[in-house]
Amino acid sequence: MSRIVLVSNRVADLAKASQAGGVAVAIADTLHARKGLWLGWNGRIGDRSEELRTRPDLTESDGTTIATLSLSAREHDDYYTGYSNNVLWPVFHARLDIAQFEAGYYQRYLDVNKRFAQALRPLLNADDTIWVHDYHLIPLGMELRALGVSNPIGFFLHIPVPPAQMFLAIPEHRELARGLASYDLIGLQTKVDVGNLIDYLQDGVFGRILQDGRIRAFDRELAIASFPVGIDVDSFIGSRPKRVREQPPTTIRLLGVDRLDYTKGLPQKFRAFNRFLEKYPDYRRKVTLSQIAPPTRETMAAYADIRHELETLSGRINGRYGELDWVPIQYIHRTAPRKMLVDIYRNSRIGFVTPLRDGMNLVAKEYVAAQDPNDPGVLILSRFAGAAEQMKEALIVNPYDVEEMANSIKVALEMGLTERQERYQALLAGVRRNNTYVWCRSFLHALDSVGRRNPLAIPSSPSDAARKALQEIELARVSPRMQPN
Ligand code: GDG
Repeated sequence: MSRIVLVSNRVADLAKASQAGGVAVAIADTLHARKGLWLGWNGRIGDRSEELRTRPDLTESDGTTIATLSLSAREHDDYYTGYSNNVLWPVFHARLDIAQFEAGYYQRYLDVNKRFAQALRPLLNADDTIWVHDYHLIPLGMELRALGVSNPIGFFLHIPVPPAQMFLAIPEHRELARGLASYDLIGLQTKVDVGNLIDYLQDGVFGRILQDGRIRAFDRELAIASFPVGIDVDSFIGSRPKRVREQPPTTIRLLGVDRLDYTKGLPQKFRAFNRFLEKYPDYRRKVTLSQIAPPTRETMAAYADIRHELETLSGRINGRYGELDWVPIQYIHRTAPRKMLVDIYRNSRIGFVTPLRDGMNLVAKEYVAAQDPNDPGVLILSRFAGAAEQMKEALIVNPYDVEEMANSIKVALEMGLTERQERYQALLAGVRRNNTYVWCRSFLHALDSVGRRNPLAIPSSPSDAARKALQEIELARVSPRMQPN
């Protein structure tokens, strides 16, 4: 079996991956079985000399080689904070209004991708299969091709693909499309994402759908398919209910667990809970919303804004309805220990998962897996989470509709045991079927079969690649729209 080479912005700690439960555990397993290599940023920020470094630090972990690089401060500002998280993250989550299209971000984003490619090139074997992860590294495949790498290269995007019109708003969308076209296989979370990307490639860069279902764009042929990310189900099942501090012990808990990100719909969730308490006063003192919201990307303005908004909202709601022995919203802006998270999932009557937009959302799956089969809770799930494409037995809500969400809390609280069990069993079966190992294996299986039969027209040097890209961009501007054949 060929070696697997993984590239992602950050490298996970393989020793702790088994506790993570999400994608890290399947990746660690695969790397272990195939004696792989993992390249990424080590999380450190150094001076400008880092920009010249293409020799990564190498360490061994459980038979896997971990290769890491540091970023310079301006690489961190422009590649990571700038282009990745102030352009791609908001646009891909349909938040064009807060995207910051600043000059210079894209060039440094490209430069870092080039440096990652240069660092990886000498470490590659002829029969390696390369798997690149997420929006930070869209051009990496193109840069590897420019260095003469002809191995199968797959790309998995963990976040959603926006509708074509939104993708077109990114000033560098053609360059991004050219980067995407360098892969043999693009894996996305949902069928909607696949549709959006194909629409964009047709409308934006004159891509064509071929007879075999692959797409032809920029003189390359690539496959695009959905591979919904899953969890390691067994690490959530069978945990015995442990007493989590209750206030008072009889309070019914609604639970939210979301990084404090503007895509997660937290203000709307708090407003829906406020509306629920307002509309159904009998439930006051009986129900508590526990929201665990660990900090993330705190230095960015949009994240400081959302934090401020949530603190204000929870303060207002608690001030309005709270009693000496009951706090309506427990808002915890810290990372909870994983063991505690599993126990809280099990001890919560409602899993309240209402992102405005989400690639998948693993919390929805973890909540279901952790339930007590004899007395399972109810999942309320946003229709705009990728997970909603599979988890149809949840109570599906529109996260922008505060009234509907408030009503769904009441429906969930009053749902009888038989219906809760039926929904839980159907949801659990799906979560089991599409677990994290299935996700990992099916992507790599598809990449192995698609990558080996793809004859590539690879430009021989980076300058050729750049020239060719420019020619194609010019061509794209004047060509009529191509139709699928
Ligand atoms: C991206 C995409 C896609 C959360 N709080 C704590 C904690 N967590 C863990 C959860 C879960 C993970 O973090 C969050 O995963 P999500 O899928 O919900 O969301 P993102 O972080 O935005 O992930 C997403 C995912 O990639 C995978 O492809 O599903 O759409 O945006 O596992 O349990 N873990 C601990 N303490 C916390 O406070 N220990």
